[in-house]
Amino acid sequence: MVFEKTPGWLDWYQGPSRPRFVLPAGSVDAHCHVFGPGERFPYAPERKYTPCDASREQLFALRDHLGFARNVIVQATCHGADNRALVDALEHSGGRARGVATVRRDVSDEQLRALDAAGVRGVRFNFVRRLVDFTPRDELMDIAARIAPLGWHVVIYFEAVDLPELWDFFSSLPTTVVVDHMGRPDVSKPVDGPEFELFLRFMREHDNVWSKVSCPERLSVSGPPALHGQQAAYRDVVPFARRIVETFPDRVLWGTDWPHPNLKNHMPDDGLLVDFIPHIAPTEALQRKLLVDNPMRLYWPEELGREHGTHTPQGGRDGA
Ligand code: 0GY
Repeated sequence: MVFEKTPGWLDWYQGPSRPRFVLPAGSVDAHCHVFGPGERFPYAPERKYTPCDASREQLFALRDHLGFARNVIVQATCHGADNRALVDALEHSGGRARGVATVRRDVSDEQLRALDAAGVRGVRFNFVRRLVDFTPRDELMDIAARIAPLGWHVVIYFEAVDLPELWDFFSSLPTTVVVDHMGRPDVSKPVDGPEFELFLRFMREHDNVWSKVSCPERLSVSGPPALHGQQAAYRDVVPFARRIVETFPDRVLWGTDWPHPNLKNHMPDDGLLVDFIPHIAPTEALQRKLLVDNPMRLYWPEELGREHGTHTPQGGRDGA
């Protein structure tokens, strides 16, 4: 099936630079997507946008170019709850990708087992209104209860202004909870202001909550250096991401967000995004936690046990 992209759609950047920052060995890009190709894996009828294709081969080429060892592929809303493109990518990754799926309440145990066998380790609940229709909370809670025994976690995507209303629901989730893109703070507000403080409090009061410190290109008002001639790309996002990394170093993840859906004013150079990492995780110890230890604990706990001959620490599917 041939799909027409949403008007004004920005395609992912074809010639990313090689990052100057050398990633620690075994680094994980813990937030990225595959789109189609639409001819093989049609976009969902209920989607809110139609992207350009972004195949698993292209994702794995980017992984190698940037110096990552592994990917966590997150089901994008343009595929709805049809996880075939995701599963296909996982099955062709040679064990180097895990997944976060979208499922509906009527998913069968057999389907959940098949997703688990393919490498899915979580489900995503999306509360961003421009991306999805409303799903009742009791349906989401049913899904969370179904996936918890598998040792999976819940990824949540929401806007900062909606956190007060969603707080109680998030607090009642029975699994590890991973927040996409720091709960989308408004970075034109002060990092010490009440809105971001609420998010920090959310993490402080819930030790099962993790955050992806990803998407500076999506959150930034100052933008990339090419746009405004500034020194550090996306510098207005740095204090927010760095605050989370330094406060909760064992509960943070990082990802490219390739192929960067729904960006409106520029498409980032993924090499530059990698060069952003040392600004938000300034020491080698923080970088190793962010890029290797934390994602491995959540997505490949069995590998950690194998490497170190130890028990799986908390957070992974065998964790406490
Ligand atoms: C992201 C962000 C976006 C889109 C999706 O699943 C999606 O469609 O996540 C967005 O538009 O902000 O994390 O990819």
